[in-house]
Amino acid sequence: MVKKLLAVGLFFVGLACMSASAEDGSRLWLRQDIAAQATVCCKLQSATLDKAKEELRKSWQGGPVILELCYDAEHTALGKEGYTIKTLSDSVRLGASSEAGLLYAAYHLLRLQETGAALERLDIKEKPAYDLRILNHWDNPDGTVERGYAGHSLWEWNELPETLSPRYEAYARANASIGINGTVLNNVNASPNMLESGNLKKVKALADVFRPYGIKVYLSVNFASPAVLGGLPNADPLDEGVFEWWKGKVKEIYSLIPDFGGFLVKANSEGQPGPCDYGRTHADGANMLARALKPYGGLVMWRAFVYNPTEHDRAKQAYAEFKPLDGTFLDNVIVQVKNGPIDFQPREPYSPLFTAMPHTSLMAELQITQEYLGHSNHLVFLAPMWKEFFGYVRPESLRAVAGVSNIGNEANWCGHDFAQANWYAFGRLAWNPRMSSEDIAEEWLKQTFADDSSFVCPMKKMMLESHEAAVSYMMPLGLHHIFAWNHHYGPEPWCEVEGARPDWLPSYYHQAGKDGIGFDRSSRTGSGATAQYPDSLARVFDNPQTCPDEFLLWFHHLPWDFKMKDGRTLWDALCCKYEDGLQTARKMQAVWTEMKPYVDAERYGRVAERLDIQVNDAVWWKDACLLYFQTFSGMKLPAGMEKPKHKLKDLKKVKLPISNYERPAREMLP
Ligand code: BDP
Repeated sequence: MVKKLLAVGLFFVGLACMSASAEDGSRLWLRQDIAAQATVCCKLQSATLDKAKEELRKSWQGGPVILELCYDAEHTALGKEGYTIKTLSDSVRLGASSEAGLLYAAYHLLRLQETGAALERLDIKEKPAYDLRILNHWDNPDGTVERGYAGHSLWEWNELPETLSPRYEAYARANASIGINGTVLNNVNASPNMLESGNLKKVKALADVFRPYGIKVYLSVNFASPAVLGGLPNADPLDEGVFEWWKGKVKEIYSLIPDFGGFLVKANSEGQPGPCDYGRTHADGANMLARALKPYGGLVMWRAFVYNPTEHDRAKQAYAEFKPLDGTFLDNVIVQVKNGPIDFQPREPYSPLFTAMPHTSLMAELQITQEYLGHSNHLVFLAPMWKEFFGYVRPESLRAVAGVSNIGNEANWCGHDFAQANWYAFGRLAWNPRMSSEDIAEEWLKQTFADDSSFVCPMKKMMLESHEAAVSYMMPLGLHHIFAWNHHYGPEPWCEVEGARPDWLPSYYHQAGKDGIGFDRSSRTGSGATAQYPDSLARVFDNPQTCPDEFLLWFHHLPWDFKMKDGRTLWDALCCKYEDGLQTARKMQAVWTEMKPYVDAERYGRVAERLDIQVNDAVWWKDACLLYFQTFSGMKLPAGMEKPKHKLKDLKKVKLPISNYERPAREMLP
């Protein structure tokens, strides 16, 4: 790979992309040779086929490639986007029943080449698990990105539609290379202005760039738009005038963007307007929009992320509100449910809604951006976490998957060079949720860095251990939401904010006291959240003796000297988890140091700098949580643990001057 890059560098010294910051991370996992000049045969021509041909022509280093649209039984069975790849005696044949299928086949073939696969006897059939594999951008019209840690929004709204940044196409290409076929451009906390005619022209300009790459555009909409933007007296979904307003808006959108995908809606959640404002249900709201979109084939993705301050247990609320609506949504509505019942915590059990709405199309919302996992400072490979989810929720029970994007306008797209792996992993798992985390990590490492086992093996191991490590140094054994107020970066289990909703404060979740720690969600003495799971699982979660350790304090409030399965006290087990997490972070740093010979100086330096932050943060988390919880447990730290570096009273003074939109810099941290 290194040799290849040098050769390219010599031939293309004039190319802008190879100038001063060649290793700024902007090329992602798409670093193929661009001088291959392969023979590509394809009788047809179209914008999408041209992309496929071009990719192969410049990067494929084998014999001729034939691209064929095939409508035989084999290919039609593979669906709209499936494909075959076959090695023939003197060529490779890519077959699909659609142009997008051929584009995906082209990327697949190049991936095989870049990861060093044997190419002599290819006989591949691929069909994506889901028709809808979609990114959700939480980007605001003012250029900020909610929970985005890689700079500003990629969309230059002020310059659109006249000026098209070259990054739009690069973005579409990267997505297509991993099978992502949809993008919601704006924040779920949606500004009604997004639907103004002027803005729709900007959306159209982006849709035109993305279309050849098989990517459809969607928008988040504000449910009150008919009132706020349209001047109607209300936005009641059962009001005919409101429906007519949406119909008109939808018509306008489709006149500009004939393949527009549809709407994503956050309603009656965290202050957003919705049908409940008028005494209507979520189904009334979703179905009204669905009727407006139906004639054009558009979809409504209606979020189930709802909770209100009055309920006793936040983890139970989405289920309580949505389960009674099972079977009442129209067929072009998909209910979009976050993977866990609370909110993208470092680890959550799956949301019980996934096994409670058999008569409703459901999609999983995963979070690629690391809102609760160290922003773009920590190296945390998320595939193992998503695989854990798919271990409980059968992939076939879902209609689609969405991922909250971690992309911004920084040169390397995601802030942390290894956060690119999470974008990559999301795409690969959305295509095939049965792929292993190992295979995904390996593919990504080989394409992004080097195809050398001395690099790939240790780095793969490090990536695979990174999520468990982060959970351990932040919130082990089922602890959750003990973050600092608002920015969700550092620890603040003691956090109190005058007048704040209790369910926005850590003590609501950890319930630490002299008597023990954890949220009692058991059915006998607690909130009964366990009963929202299917019986067989509910029984397992309900009993602290059978509940998996990783969810113990999620479902149970237990005394500090509770005896764990291995005989240790809960306190000792908790301390050891924090210690393990920290020591794994230290190990990650040591492994990276050894990788120096395999990585260019720029990317090496950027990652090293962040690993340094990660280790310091792990110390901070461990000290803050253990010293604070120790004020209740009154127990000693087990022998052999690293001594606390900080004092609790000093850590309590730490207030990071950061917002929802930033990642903290090294100097701000304790
Ligand atoms: C939480 C975020 C908040 C989002 C919200 C949502 O903190 O910024 O708006 O979820 O998903 O995770 O709607």
